[in-house]
Amino acid sequence: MKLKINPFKFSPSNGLLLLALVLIISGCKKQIETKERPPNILFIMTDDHAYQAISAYGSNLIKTPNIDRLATEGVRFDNSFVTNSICSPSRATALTGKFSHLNGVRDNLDVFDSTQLTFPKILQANNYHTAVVGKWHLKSEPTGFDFWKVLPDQGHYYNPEFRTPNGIEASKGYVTDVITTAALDYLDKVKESEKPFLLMYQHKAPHRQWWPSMDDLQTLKSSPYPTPSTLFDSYDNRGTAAKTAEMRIADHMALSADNKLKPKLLEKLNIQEFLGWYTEAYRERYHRLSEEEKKQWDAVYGPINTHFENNPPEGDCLTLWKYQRYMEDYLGALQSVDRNIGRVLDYLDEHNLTENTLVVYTSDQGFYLGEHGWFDKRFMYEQSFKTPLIMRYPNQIPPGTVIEQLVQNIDYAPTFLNLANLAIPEDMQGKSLVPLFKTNEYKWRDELYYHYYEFPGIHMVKRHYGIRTERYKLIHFYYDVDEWELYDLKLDPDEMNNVYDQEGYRTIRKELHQKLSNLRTVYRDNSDAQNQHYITTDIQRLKDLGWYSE
Ligand code: SGN
Ligand code: CA
Repeated sequence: MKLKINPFKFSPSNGLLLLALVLIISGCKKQIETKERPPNILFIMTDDHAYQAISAYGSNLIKTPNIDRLATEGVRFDNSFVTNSICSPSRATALTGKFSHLNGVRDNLDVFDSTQLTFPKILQANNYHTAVVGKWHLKSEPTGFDFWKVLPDQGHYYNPEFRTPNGIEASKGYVTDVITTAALDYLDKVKESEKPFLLMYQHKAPHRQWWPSMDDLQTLKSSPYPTPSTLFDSYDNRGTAAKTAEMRIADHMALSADNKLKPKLLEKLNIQEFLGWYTEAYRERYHRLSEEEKKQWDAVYGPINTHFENNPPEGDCLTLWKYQRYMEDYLGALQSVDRNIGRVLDYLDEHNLTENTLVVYTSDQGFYLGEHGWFDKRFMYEQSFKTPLIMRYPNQIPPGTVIEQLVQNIDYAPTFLNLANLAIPEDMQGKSLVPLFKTNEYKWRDELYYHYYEFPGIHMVKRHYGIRTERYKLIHFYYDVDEWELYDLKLDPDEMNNVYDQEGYRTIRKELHQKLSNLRTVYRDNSDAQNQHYITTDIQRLKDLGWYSE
């Protein structure tokens, strides 16, 4: 592995020369500092934030003025994707710049090997303060950070505990507020330092089971939300995977834990949940609330329960009811994210940090907000494959920029290292996005690779890998099936028609097969033997967890 450190930036003798120059031209001191100092990096990642729920991306569901502000003052990437649409793998990819098969985190059960090289480690070794607060979900302890305070596993919405180097710390309040306060406390410590900082500020929200803050319980419950046109998808013209996935609002969303009907009411109405433990999950989360919080909670959800009891909807009406409840709580949890991002942006302004800080907004993947009848993610279909990506860095990014090129979360680490004037290790698989800030003419990539593995497992989305070009997508579902799907995104943006066997697509199909096979070689994901090995160990792991039986 080649890791070059820029000699001009970091050798002590050159540092002295630079210092002398700065002292001589003291009238220009401020300008020189702004130009020469590598940027601070504030990496904001939420959990499961669909681009369909960001007004800068044209959402008809919610206004997100603070996230929008980043887009107005910076760049919005309209074709930003992940390598593997699920939490731990996405985070491992962001840190390492590598696909799952190389960083070792293929699913949420894998443990991140924290001895690997990550971009925070490189920044830390090159004069950066480094910190991570909030969601982590990589099991092993964070490495490469001077400061860390992370949620254990998924964490809790109310009064959450945190893992720290000194053990578990309790906290009071709502998770998004608490994480933000920890982030601001950290900024307070480093804001005047000579050294730049990297802060990974990572939210739990709006992850399932979508528990909004007390401040937002009522506000988003007033209006009916528009439904996506594919809410009642019958999965005709698709393969087995779409039909057998267990993430339909109608059948797999929990009335208790997700939609907040009291377990007692479900018993009274003789309604069984798809998975029995959801009622227990609801009880457990409700009991985390303080007595005062319980009162506020009941004041809002009590009438919703009563209304359901008096008019229990059925069939498609029940699906519509669940969709509306889903949106109310999902968007409610997001409201707090946007407000807290506003707190942080104000802080940067107040402390004169805006100019020299790269602020990145992204999510660990996209999410279904009722498209194809689904919630959750995992598939290589657009809503979960795509993820929001917005960056603001006034020093290098013109305001209001929109980038259409196909970018992916393997590109984050190379981008940050590039902006910090550090060499990008050759085995990182992504590319720096910096050239795209300046011109749209830059020769960029024409295709993306994707690979999802967590099957069998929760939501039962079959294993698949594939390729996406600007217009087409070819997917191979494998493991317990052997099925191919081909979508023409120009004629069928909702991916309702698999044209793999259609006569008119023979030529493009052949081309895509060839390109996919090349990509698997380029990204070094073409070892069937290796995949076979994974399959054997996965089944044992899932059996041990009680998630799978033959
Ligand atoms: C939990 C959720 C799932 C979700 C996974 C992974 N169920 O198990 O719906 O897919 O997390 O999410 S829940 O009822 O316990 O909330 S991920 O974002 O961490 O990958
Ligand atoms: Ca997630």
